[in-house]
Amino acid sequence: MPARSQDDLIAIAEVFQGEGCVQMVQPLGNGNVNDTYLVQSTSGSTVLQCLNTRVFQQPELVLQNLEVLGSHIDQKLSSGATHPLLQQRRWQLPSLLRTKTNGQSWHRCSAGHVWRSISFVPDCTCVNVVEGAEQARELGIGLGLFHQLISDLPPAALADTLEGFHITPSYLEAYHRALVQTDRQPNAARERCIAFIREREASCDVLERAKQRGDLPMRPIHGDPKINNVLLDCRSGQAVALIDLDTVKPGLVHYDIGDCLRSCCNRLGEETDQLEAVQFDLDLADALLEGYLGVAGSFLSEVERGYIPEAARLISFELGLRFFCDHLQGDTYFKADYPDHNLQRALVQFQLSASIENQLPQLRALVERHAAPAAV
Ligand code: GN1
Ligand code: MG
Repeated sequence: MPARSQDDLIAIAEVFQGEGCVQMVQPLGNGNVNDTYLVQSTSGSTVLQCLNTRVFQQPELVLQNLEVLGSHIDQKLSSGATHPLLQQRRWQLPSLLRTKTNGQSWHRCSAGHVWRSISFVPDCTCVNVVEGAEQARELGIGLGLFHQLISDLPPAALADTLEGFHITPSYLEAYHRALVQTDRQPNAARERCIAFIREREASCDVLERAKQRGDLPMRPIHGDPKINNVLLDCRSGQAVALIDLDTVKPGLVHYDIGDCLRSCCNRLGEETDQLEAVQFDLDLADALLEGYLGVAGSFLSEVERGYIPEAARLISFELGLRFFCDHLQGDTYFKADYPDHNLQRALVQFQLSASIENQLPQLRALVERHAAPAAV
């Protein structure tokens, strides 16, 4: 995160509405793309984010999607026409705060950066590494409730804020270009990635082909429902909110389910250095799918459910490909803390993808077991 002075951060935070006087702004979380801060003021807390406009080149569309999403979910929650689980638990959607001067949902600072402020969901925590099966089940419920809440939002109401995002074949093309142009010299770790990709590239269009055949419909998706984007209530441990809504856009829910599975069912987390020990944990997947399909099984077709195991394998492959491509291009997309950070992250995802690949029959059996019973 770039060094920014407390005075500058406070001045930016004060642009947004909020009753109190801003006292402190501190870094929050460990996102790989945007810079996020917690703002403490005399009236409570809010979240301030600097959007990475190299990634989100049309920030106004990101904000527009957030507004569409917010009003859809607010309306559904207030109408009561939601999943029965929502009657029994707290569920919140972080809302956009407006600027004091012109009521806009974003602000461009004097350095040219785009900022936005959102409400803080109190008494919640999030984890980078799953703590156990009960938590995995809650993470699945959280994604299921989010999908259920947006399942009737027409995808066309959302702008495509990141063209090519989660279109695996387009990452493969970018990788082939990067491989030709890179200054990085061959070494064992890079060769391992190159071989891994070569052996699997032919199957990287499995979801896109299913979409083209009409087997998988476009739906609104979260785009980034990894483990630490689900807020859990501090006391009950129940899922309360999905955050990091910049990538909400039309897409295949499979990328979401796959992302949730890959990030929750790797007990070592995506930042581990114990590469050879990385594996996909079926017990956690069992719990997560029980939670997810218990909620979302009602609107997913049997054909859609059938692609879930492949989606988990593919999204880990895709993320590995994205990390490796960024490594080859000199770490221009994902923030890196040390020189080969994105290379290490790629290796972890490839190891995880291979572990899923080796357990596909078992994963298929879990999806079938937790699928909603057929209506009689
Ligand atoms: C990025 O910024 P963050 O950490 O929420 C990335 C996701 C990846 C994730 C991997 C817009 O998310 O797609 O899955 O890193 N977001 C974007 O940790 O590219
Ligand atoms: Mg994100």
